[in-house]
Amino acid sequence: MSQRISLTRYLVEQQREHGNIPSELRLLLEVVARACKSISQAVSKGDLTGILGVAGSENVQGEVQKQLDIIANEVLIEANEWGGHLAAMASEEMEAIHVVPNRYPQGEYLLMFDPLDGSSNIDVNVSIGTIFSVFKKPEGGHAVTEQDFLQKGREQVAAGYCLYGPQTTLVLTVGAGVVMFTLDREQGSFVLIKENVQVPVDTQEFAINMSNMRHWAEPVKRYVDECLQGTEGPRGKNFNMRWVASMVADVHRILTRGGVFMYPWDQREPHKAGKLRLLYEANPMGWLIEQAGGVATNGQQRILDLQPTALHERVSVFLGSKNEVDRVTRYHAGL
Ligand code: P6P
Repeated sequence: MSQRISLTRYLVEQQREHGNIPSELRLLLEVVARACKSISQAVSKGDLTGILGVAGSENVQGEVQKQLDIIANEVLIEANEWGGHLAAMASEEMEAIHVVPNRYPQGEYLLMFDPLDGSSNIDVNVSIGTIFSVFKKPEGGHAVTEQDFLQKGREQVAAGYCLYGPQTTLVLTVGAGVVMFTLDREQGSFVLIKENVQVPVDTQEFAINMSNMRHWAEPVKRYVDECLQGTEGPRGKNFNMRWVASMVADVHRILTRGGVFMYPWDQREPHKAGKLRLLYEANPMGWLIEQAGGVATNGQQRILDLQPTALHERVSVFLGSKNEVDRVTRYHAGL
């Protein structure tokens, strides 16, 4: 069997070769990975520990919180606040940013995360995941504020997710391509399984929640309708559909075999740009997809070029195989 390379060894060797993973960033990524191992452990026990089901509270999004949402959030906060690598954190589960307490040294990085994405799937044993995004704290020596988090996705220094599925798999980029690690539970460490992940530029598989079809804007209806027409329609080929309702699982499938993921604006809540959050869902996933040769837009422009104006800002998302995302984006331009 080829030599097994751990996450730590990979990060150290990447720093040696590319110089893009300073020790503080490597420490941060290793801490996040350790937190994901703990979350994976909690998720895998499910009913055995009575932590499934609702927590009896709502998050800032107005969504019912599951016990595991709160547990995962606390694991990430507690794991990251003492290490000296972070100035502050932001989470889907917290309205305001969490500044590293004065009893700990503050570092130069900002960490954002959706601690447990896809939580509607927790109680039915379907894959869920943790999504994270890392920025540098802007220069200036000032006290960190929410404003420091409102950076364009192209400024990220690291991004990734941990998928809690049949395997627990950590997927990561620091701007030199996408790598995948699977948790070896016997060793208790993440082991490198794939480097230089590439999203095929073409696909015959799309991911969207079809129950919302009547609410979509015309360009989305046109794109999906053409896919459904198959070989008899303008696309001249048949398409398959997948929708896990866990973005992490759908994106992992696309990174693995191609596809196009869509969560567009729709008329149900017309004042909202979309359902998914820009800072800790669309930006990290968009960067991973781009680093693997795919495309990520909001229908009009590149996700990573969007200037955030609020911590929990929502956005319309089209990402995956280049030729398909280019097509649906063209349709939004009336082309
Ligand atoms: P719907 C999970 O709640 C999530 O934020 C994403 O992970 C997922 O892609 C989407 O929402 C599912 O939304 O409306 O199909 O339940």
